[in-house]
Amino acid sequence: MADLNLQEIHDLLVSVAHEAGRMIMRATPSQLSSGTKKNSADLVTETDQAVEKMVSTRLMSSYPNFSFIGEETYVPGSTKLTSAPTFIVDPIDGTTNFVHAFPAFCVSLGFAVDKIPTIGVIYNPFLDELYTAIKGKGAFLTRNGGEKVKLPLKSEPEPLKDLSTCLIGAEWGSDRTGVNFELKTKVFAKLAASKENGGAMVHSLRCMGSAALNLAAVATGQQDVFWEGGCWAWDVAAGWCILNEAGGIMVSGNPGDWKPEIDGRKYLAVRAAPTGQKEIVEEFWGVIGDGRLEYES
Ligand code: LIP
Repeated sequence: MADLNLQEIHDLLVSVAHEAGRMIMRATPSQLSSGTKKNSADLVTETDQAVEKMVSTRLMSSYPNFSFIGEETYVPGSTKLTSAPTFIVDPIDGTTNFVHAFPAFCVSLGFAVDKIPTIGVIYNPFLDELYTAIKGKGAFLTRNGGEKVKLPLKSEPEPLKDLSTCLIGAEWGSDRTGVNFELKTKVFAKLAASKENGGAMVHSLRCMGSAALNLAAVATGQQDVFWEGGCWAWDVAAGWCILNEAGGIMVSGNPGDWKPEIDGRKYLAVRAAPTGQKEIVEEFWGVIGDGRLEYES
């Protein structure tokens, strides 16, 4: 990593994110038509594909020796994350929101070295919100092209007490069958239920529809926790770096694993706090109980 110019790579990613944002906004919402991938809730548009083409062309012409993993060109079974410097890209995270013109979609540009999230750039063009981080250099939010604010937004975040004080991001995802769907339904109900009914009585649950923006929200401190199984490396790589640089932690969405892989597909993120991160993870894992998310990497 010593000979990589991370600032230069970051600056290119920011420039590419803005170009992607312009392409995405030009397509919203009048010329939009979508198709489906594995089922009716797994959407793709021509814009997803065109943005990925632009992103991969720009990144690979500047860094031809790096690897590239993108949602729309991923080949199951043969595209693998290795230790090589790798761009991990979702051209539009939150495609369903994009199709509905619901303003929570973004381009998510991650860069990993040795499988460690090293640079993250997430841009929501609808709100003109840019989240950025380089490993070891802090995380930032730039709104409306204006001032660059350091994350988390609260310079002294409050301690985390327990789940009953938390706003939680969680997603249904597009797989709606079998053990994973059953476990998500059970966990959502347990998180929401009152203490009298055996629940955690969290402040509330949010389904934002974009893992990248969920991680950005945990990095800012607007959400305390985010839990999802089923999303992919390109949904989380950029957000993971931003989260870590903002003082948050990422562990597995299944109990017991404190050091998950980027492409592990089961994630639990907790915001920055002077105390209580570990306890919140353990309380959340307790809500999952004996169940396990089963998604293949
Ligand atoms: C989306 C994820 C989201 C998940 C959706 C979908 P896409 O990514 O970020 O967290 O719940 O099912 O996978 O498909 O919009 O890039």
